[in-house]
Amino acid sequence: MSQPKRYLVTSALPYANGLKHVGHLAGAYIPADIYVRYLRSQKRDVVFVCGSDEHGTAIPIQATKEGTTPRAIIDKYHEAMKQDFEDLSMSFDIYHRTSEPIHHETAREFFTYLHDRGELEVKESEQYFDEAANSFLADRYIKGTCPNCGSDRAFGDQCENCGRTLSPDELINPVSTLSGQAPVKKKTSHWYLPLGKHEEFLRNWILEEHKDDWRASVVGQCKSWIEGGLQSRAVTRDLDWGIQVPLPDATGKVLYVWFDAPIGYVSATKQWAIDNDKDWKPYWYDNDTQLVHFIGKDNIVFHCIIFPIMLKLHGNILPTNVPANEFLNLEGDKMSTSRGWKLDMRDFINDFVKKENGGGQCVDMLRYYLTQIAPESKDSEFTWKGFQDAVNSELVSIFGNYVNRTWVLMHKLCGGKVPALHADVMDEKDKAIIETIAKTKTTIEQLLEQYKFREALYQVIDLARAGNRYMQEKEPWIVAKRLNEDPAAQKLIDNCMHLCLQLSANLAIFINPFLPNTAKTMLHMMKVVDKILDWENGGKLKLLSVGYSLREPQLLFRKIEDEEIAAQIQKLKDSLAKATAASAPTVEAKKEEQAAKPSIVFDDFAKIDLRVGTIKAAEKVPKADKLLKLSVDMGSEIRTIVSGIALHFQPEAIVGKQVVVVANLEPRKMRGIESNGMILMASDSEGKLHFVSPESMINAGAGVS
Ligand code: B3M
Ligand code: ZN
Repeated sequence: MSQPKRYLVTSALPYANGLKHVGHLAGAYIPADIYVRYLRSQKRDVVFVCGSDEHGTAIPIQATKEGTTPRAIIDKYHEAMKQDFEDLSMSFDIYHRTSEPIHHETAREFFTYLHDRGELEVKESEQYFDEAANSFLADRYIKGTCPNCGSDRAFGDQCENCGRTLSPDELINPVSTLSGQAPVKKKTSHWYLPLGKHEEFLRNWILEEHKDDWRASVVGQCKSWIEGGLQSRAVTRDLDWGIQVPLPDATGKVLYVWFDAPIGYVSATKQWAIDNDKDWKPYWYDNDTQLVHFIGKDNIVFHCIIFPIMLKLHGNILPTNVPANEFLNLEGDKMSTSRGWKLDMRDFINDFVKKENGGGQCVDMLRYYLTQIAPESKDSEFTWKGFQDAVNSELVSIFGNYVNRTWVLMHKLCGGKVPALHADVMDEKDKAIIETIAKTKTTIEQLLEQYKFREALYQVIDLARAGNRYMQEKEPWIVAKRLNEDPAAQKLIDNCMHLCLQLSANLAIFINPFLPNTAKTMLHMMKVVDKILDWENGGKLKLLSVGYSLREPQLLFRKIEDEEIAAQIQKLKDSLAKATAASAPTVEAKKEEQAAKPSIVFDDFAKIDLRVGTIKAAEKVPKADKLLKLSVDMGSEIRTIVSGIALHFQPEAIVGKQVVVVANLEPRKMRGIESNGMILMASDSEGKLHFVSPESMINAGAGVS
C-alpha cells in the first residue's frame, strides 16, 4: 500500500457541560495523541482536531442546574476542558468549538446540501409538548416512572436508577421538568436521514472492505446495527438551543446535536487552515487522505454509520479507521459523574501535576498507566494500586532506573563523554542488543499502524528491560576494577557504555509519542536538539557522537507513595458519599413521596414481621463501597443481612447495636451474598442515616408492632 499523503486525526468532541474524567482521556484522547505524535515524528502531513461540543440538551440542562445561561455554561467548560487537555500534554493542532459562526455555517451548508438533493425526508409525529411553557420537550426534559424498575426519577431518554434506555412514550406518568405539569401530545414535523437507503453501501464498506482492519468490536457493533434494521433518524429537534435549521418553514427548530457535532471536525479543520494559511479541502475531499476518528464505544453508531452516510452524500472522503475504545472502570465500578465515582482530569492535575514534585513527569505517569490499561478490546479498570505499581515497578524501576544507571556509570567510567565503540572487542551480547534496538523500532511501527497502543508501549519498556539485562551481564563496574592490571579493559567498558547510551537515545525516540515530557528531559540530558527524536533516527546507533559530553542525569520519574494512594481512595469515597447525599430526595420531596403512598389496611401492615436484632459482627463487602455484611442475632438464630450503610458507618462502630429488622423479607442475593432481611434506618434532612432501635437494650428477637 502506498503511503497516505496526509492524515486528519480527530478526537471526539466532549460536551461542554462539565469536566471530563480520565475514562474519557483513556478512550478518545491519549491514543489519538500518541498516534499523531508518532506521525509527526515521521514528518508526515497530519492535522489533529478536536473541540467542545456545545449543543444538545445537555447544555441547557446544566445551565438550569447551575442557575445560569447556556452561553455561560459553554464558555466556562470550554475553557476548562481546553486547559485540562493542555495540562495533560494533548497536542491538538486546534481545539475548536461548535458555537463558532464558522461551524454554524458549515453545518447549515451540510444540511442544505442534503436537503436540496432530496436526501432528507420530512415526517410528522406526535411529541410531548408543555403547554404552560409553550415548548416541545426534549426527551431529557420529561420525567416519570421507569417501566423497568419503578423508580420515579426516570428521564425520557434513560432511567438513572437502572440505566435502561427509554423513549418518552415508555414513561409512566410523564411530567415536564419545565413546568412540572403533565405534557400533552402535539403534532410536529422533522427532517429525517433515511439510513435504510444506504444499507448496501454500509454492508460493502464496513462488513466487507473493513472487516479485517477495523477493530472487531467496532465491526461487530456496526453489524448489529445494520442487521437490526436501519431506521430513519431525525436530524432536527424542537429546541431553542442549537443551530437553526436553515429553511424558511422551520422556526423553533434546530439541527440535532449529533448532526452538527461531527461536522465540527470539518469546521475545526477550516479554522485551522485559516489560522495557518493552509488549504483545508484536501483533508476532506482527497482520497489520499487518511481520516481517523478516535472515540469511545458509545459513539460508534454516529461515527461509523450516520456521519459516513452524511459524508458520502456530501461528496467527502470516508474514515479509514475508527479505533473506538471500550470503557474504563474505576476501582471496581463504572465511572459516573452523577454518582461522584470518577477521577476528573482536573483532580489529577491539581493533586499530582501541579504539586511541587509533579509537573511533566506526573502527566507522563498518567499517560503511561492509561495506555498500559487502555480498554482497546474490552473494558478495563483504573485502580490507584495499579497506578502506583505501574509507576513504581515499571517507570521508576525499569525505564527510569536504566537511564539513570547509564548516565551515572558514563560519568563515572567514561568521564561524562560518549565513549567509542571498538569493533575489535565486540562480543555476541553487544551484537544481540544492537539487533534488539533495530527490531524494537519495526515492531513498534507495526503495532502503532494497527492502533495497538498498549502493546507498542510494552515494547518500549521491554527495550529498557533488555538494556538493564545487558548492563547487568556486562558489569562495567566490575570490569573497571581490573583496569590497573589490564588497561585494555577500558575498551570493554566503552563498548558497554556506548551501546547503553545509544539504547537510551533510542528509548527517547520511542517513548516520545507516549510520554513527550520524558523524552524532553532526556533530550536535555543528552544535550541534543528535538531533531534527534525524528522517528527515522530510531533503530540506529549513531544518535550520540563519540566524544560528545553529556549532562548530569535527571530523575525521570518519582515514586508514588502509599499515602498518596490512600488519600485518593479516601477522596473517591467522600465524593461518592457527597453525591449520594446530594441526590437523596429533599425533606419536601420525601414528604410528598410519603403522602403519595396510598393507605393500606391493617392486615397488610400485619404481614410484616418486625423484630429487634443485635448486630454481632459487621464487615465491608469487597468491591462494594456501600455495602456492609452484618451478622444479626435474632434470638433464635444469627442472620446474615447485607445493608447499604457502609458510607455512613464504620463496621467496628456498630457492633453491639440493636436494630429493627424486617424479618420476613424474601432473601435476596447482593454481590453474591444472600441477605435475609432488612434493617430499618431513618434518614435526616442531610441524608445522614440513624438507627431505629429500642430506647434501651432488650432481648434479641423481640417483636415490634
Ligand atoms: N459530545 C458525545 C460524547 O462526548 C459527543 C461526542 C461528539 S463527537 C462528534 O460522548
Ligand atoms: Zn429504571
